[in-house]
Amino acid sequence: MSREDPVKHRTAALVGNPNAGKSALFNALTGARQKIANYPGVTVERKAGRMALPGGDTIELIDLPGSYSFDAASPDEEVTRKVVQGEFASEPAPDVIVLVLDAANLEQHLVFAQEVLELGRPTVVALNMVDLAERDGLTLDAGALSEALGVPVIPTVAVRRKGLSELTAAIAEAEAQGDGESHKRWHITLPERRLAAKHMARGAICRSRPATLSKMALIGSCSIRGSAP
Ligand SMILES: Nc1nc2c(ncn2[C@@H]2O[C@H](COP(=O)(O)OP(=O)(O)OP(=O)(O)O)[C@@H](O)[C@H]2O)c(=O)[nH]1
Ligand SMILES: [Mg+2]
Repeated sequence: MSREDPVKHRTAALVGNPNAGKSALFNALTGARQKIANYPGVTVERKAGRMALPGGDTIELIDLPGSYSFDAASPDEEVTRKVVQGEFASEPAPDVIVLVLDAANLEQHLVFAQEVLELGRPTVVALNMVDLAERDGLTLDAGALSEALGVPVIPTVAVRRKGLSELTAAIAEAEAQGDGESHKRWHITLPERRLAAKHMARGAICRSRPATLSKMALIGSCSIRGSAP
C-alpha cells in the first residue's frame, strides 16, 4: 500500500554509461509497475515505474538512457542531462540519483561518474555486475570506492536480484537526507577525470586469483571486501 506524499512527487533516476545494467535494475526494482511515455519535444521514451522502499513508501524510479558525458552528443544523452539537471519544465530534478557502474569496467565507468557526482545531488552508487567482475578474477572493495566517491556504494547483480534490498535502503536514506554538504570537488577536464578514474579503480579492485596475483601486486590498501552480496 502506498503512503506517498500527496504534495511532493518523489523520484529517483538511474544514470550511467550504456550497458551498466540500468534497465535490468529498473525491471528488478519496479516489476510490472511501469509506465512508458515520451519526453516533450523528442522521440526519446520516458520509462518510469514505482519502486517500494523499505518503510512501505514508494518512489517513482526513472530509467534514463545511457550516457558517456553531459556534453551530450545524441538526443538520448541530451535527455539524460536535462532530466538530472532539472531542465524539463514538466519534470523537476530527481530527488536521488542512482549511479549505476559496471564493476567489470569500473575505470571506464568512473569517468562519467565524476560528472554526475559533480552535480552535488543526493546519490547512491549501484556497483552492478559484480558477478562478471568476479568471473574476471576481481574482488571489489565497495568501502574503498565509497570513500573515494563520497557516496554509498552497494554491490549488485541486477539479473540475479542481488543487493536490491540494500540498494533500496540506501536510496530511502539518501532521499530522507536530501542535499548534504559533504560532496567532493571533482576535476573538470576529461584527461584529469580519466586519471582520477584510474586511481579510484585501482584503489577499489583487488586481483584475487593466484594466477594473476603473481603477475600483479595488490594495489593500494585494497582489503578484499565488499564482494557480491
Ligand atoms: N551478468 C550480469 N549481467 C547483467 C547484470 N546487469 C545487467 N546485465 C546484462 O547486461 C546487459 C545490459 O543491461 P541493460 O540493463 O540493458 O543496460 P543499460 O544500462 O540499461 O543500457 P542502456 O539502456 O544502453 O544505457 C543486458 O544483457 C543485461 O541482462 C549483472 O549484474 N550481471
Ligand atoms: Mg537501458
